[in-house]
Amino acid sequence: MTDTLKIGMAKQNYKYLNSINSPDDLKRIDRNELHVVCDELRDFIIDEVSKNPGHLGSSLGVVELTVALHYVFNTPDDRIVWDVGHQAYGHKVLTGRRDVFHTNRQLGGISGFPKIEESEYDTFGVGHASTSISAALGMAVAASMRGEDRKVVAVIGDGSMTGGLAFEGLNNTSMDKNDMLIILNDNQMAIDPINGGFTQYLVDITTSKTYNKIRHKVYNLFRKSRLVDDEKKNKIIRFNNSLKTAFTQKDHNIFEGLNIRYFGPVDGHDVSNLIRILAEIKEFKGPKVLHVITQKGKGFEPAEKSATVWHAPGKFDPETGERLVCNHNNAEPPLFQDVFGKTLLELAKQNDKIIGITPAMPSGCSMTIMQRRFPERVFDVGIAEAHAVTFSAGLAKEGMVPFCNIYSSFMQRAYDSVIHDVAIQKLPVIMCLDRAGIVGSDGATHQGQFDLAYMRCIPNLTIAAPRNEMELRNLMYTAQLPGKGPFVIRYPRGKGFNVNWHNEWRELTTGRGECLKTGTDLAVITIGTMAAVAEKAINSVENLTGKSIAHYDARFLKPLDEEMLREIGEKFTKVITIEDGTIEGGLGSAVLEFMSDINYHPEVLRIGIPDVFVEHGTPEELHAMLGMNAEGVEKKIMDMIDAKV
Ligand SMILES: Cc1ncc(C[n+]2csc(CCOP(=O)(O)OP(=O)(O)O)c2C)c(N)n1
Repeated sequence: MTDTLKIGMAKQNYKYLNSINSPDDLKRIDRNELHVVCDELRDFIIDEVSKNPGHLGSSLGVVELTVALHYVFNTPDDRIVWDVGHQAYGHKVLTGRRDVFHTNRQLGGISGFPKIEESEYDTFGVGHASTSISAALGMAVAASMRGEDRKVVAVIGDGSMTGGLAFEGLNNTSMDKNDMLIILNDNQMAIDPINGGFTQYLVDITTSKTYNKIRHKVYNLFRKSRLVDDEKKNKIIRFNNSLKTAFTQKDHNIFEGLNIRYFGPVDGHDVSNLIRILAEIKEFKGPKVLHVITQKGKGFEPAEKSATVWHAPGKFDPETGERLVCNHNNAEPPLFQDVFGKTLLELAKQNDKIIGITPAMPSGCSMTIMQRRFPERVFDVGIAEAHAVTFSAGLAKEGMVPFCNIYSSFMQRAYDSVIHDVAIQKLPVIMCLDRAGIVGSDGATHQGQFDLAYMRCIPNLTIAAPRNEMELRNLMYTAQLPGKGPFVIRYPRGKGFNVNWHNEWRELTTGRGECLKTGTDLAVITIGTMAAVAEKAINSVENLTGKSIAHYDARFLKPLDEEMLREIGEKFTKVITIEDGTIEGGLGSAVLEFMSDINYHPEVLRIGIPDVFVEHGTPEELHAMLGMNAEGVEKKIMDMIDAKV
């Protein structure tokens, strides 16, 4: 076993961690002992996440930074604003949540992200990327307007810095009077390795030979002439800063160019040095950036070596580093994301106009499958959803066939791009929304609950949801055929149903649903994978009551299958709609509106996600809680047909 893998000291043996219940407790520890606190914190996170899965690599990478921030700043009065928040486990542990950390991401437990309601130390709720600079700036400006002397720090990763919102924040930061500190946590990774100009810029800034050579020479010269000594080494930061401005490639430093003072790069794993630097620069007036270099997964060898896999690794053995995920064998249903990835590759082989676009989620949506074969035709554009959609629109305008895959909740970032750049211009962009519906333990920020509603009201879109993996494949095939226009395909996280999906391609008629089962007493209309839930519930009700229930798959939310709905309106007085999405504006609303428009008035019960934000838990728990599992649906059908068993 290597040193970095050797973890797992018994919790009761922690020298410091068990007595740290707040940053005040941390501040009482001798500065020279803080490296021990870091070791213990890292050990604690590894131990907990190995049993109760969550985000690992990012939190391990910022252990020293977290300790240093809470040591130097007067939290919670000073505000630390985490970006995304998947790296804030250490922050949670040091701010009074050590003893409940084992409930992380579980139903009723603490959230996997900072959350205002959870702790006064969580200054801003997060989950989506690139918000920290804007939110922190708002706080800094509020403090200054109210005459409050409080420090505000935004902590943002280099991945999250690729998001447009972060740059909007930077632009504004440079204009407004504020003393905000932005910590740029640079580990050269998002979930996958990052490409792009800004990332390359950070590499250049860090490795610029001219700069580093000159810095070294000048530093030695100064030291020899006793103008600096190592004790006061930090004073040289300011000097380095001006040097960096002068010698970094391409004339000058981007932050300095924006009127934001730049410090660094500094080693993000040297806790003492971080403390010295933070203590010094926190008093500087005006906006400033501290560029910190860290390693994702630091201190746990497998995570250091394979940062993408260990971003959120599932359960694992902390001693051996072996992941305890079930290996996917052929008998198991494939993941929807893999059906997407494999189908995309197949289509791309046949049609060289097909391009894959992903905003920083190539592994998450399995676009890596196409990327390996056609790297030049796959674009990971960074955490930039709006750009991903508009870039796709540009490609489509010039005759390419873009498949733009974005998680349902992240697509919220790109709403105007969908309307303004795709739909109004009828550009044939194929927007695949992965992780649609309830996603589970990532909680309220990540549930894909709104897409059906927010897409339905946009003219010119075709919106479809496959009920199984074969339909996903056929919808993808259909969407790339000429003349289809802007096309949305939404599908859930997780596994399919083991249907034989590798069939001959079949074009699915736009706006045509399917009657899956006839019946006389009540009609159930589903969209997407809720068909499977309905099927189970219907079987059970029919077995128990002898009633006859019909089942229709809408398949398309837009255009609606009006012929099918007319038939339902004529035949049935009782209708239930089921969707894995908000009931405010989705399938149920569409059915009700249509029935009203044609003057049919069946009793319609809508099953879906109510008008609330759904917190964390497993998808099974959450669906059960919302009455959206087979038992819940069964009960609602029974109530509606007034069946007594
Ligand atoms: C708007 C948005 N898009 C995508 C994601 C998915 N996501 C979560 S973490 C992450 C990578 C963040 O990279 P970085 O900020 O560098 O942090 P690191 O994990 O490297 O510490 C991504 C893409 C997200 N949370 N929000």
